[in-house]
Amino acid sequence: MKRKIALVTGALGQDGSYLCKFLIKKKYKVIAADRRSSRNNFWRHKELKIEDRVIYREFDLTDFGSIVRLIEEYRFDEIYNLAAQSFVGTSFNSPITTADSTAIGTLRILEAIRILKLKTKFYQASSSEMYGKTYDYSQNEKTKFNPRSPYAVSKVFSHFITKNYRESYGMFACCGILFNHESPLRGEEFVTRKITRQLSEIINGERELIELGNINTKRDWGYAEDYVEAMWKILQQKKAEDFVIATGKSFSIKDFILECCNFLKIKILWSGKGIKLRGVNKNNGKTIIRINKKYFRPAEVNYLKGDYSYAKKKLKWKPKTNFKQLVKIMMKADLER
Ligand code: NAP
Ligand code: G4F
Repeated sequence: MKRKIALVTGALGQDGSYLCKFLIKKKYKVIAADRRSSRNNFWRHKELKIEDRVIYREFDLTDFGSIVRLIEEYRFDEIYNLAAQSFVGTSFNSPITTADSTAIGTLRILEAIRILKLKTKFYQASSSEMYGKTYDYSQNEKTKFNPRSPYAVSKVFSHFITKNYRESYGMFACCGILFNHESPLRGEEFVTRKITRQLSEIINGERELIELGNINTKRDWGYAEDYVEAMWKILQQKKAEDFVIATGKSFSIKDFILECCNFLKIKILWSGKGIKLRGVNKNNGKTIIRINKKYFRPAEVNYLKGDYSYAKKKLKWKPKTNFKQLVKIMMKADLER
């Protein structure tokens, strides 16, 4: 049988790296596309030892010509569009560049596939951030979107334009609405990795404390390596559809800190309220958690909890890693680093 060719955009990011590894195992020829950076951002591929097993190509979501040329050259069986300005906080500071890549970038890829008249299957990385200010106890494929950031608004555009190309042109185009998923390969600006990395620095005597924003918000956190399998499964279905991928459990940032401290055998005592809240290490009386207003967002998503029952039924997918195991994996990796 002919070897399948897949394009992974955002291939050097957290999910892109795990997905490349997954597709290599499935014997795909993998084109790993990401934009040029003056920083060395190959560290994730080095950790996964996949550097020699993919073909690297420069790719920018904002450059239509280069997108068309790349897609025409390889005529991919599958495209996984994981590239995006993916940090919600930054999207408030750079809303226009965020929209250009995270919203219009998706349309550029869809247009390229349409113009080239290809049968390429397309996966779009939709996000639970699209639910935003939600009033539902859990969110599924039918839950209304109410986005709360330029990032989330851009993802809603990408979500609906993908659906629109499926309905208008019969394209096999699907969205995975993924709830937060983390790993040792998570960027350090995201809250989970910020906590595991900075707690490790405190343990090693390299840091006094961690400054955070709103630690009462709740997220449904899964393990990224489990989630890339779902992306692939979504494109292997007979019918193109959208799926929620989640764990069905919701924890606060404070719960995440507590679980990390449990793992580290640190007893943490909370004092004060709001901006004055502090977390003190009972073992030595030192403040290790402090709140800083600068990490608060202009509009917040307070609560997310995914209902993945449709994915369970149709994709036969379910998460393999629970919250406690996820914390352990991340804490161990940062301590070893
Ligand atoms: P990530 O680690 O931030 O990876 C995103 C990648 O896209 C990075 O390599 C980034 O490069 C690249 N990129 C940014 N702008 C680009 C542009 N204009 N052209 C080409 N590449 C560009 O994100 P992730 O956590 O792996 O997430 C993967 C995708 O899933 C993203 O679309 C994200 O929005 C979405 N998503 C993530 C989660 C989650 O919890 N992780 C949940 C739902 C949806 P730079 O490093 O140079 O910026
Ligand atoms: O880790 P976060 O930055 O992730 P967020 O905003 O939920 O977005 C991530 O998940 C989305 C899926 O729902 C993806 F689409 C998106 O690309 C990204 O991967 O923040 C989580 C929560 C927020 O409520 C934030 O306000 O943690 C709160 N938080 C509190 N202190 C903090 C901090 N977030 C960050 N990044 N840094 C803090 O110091």
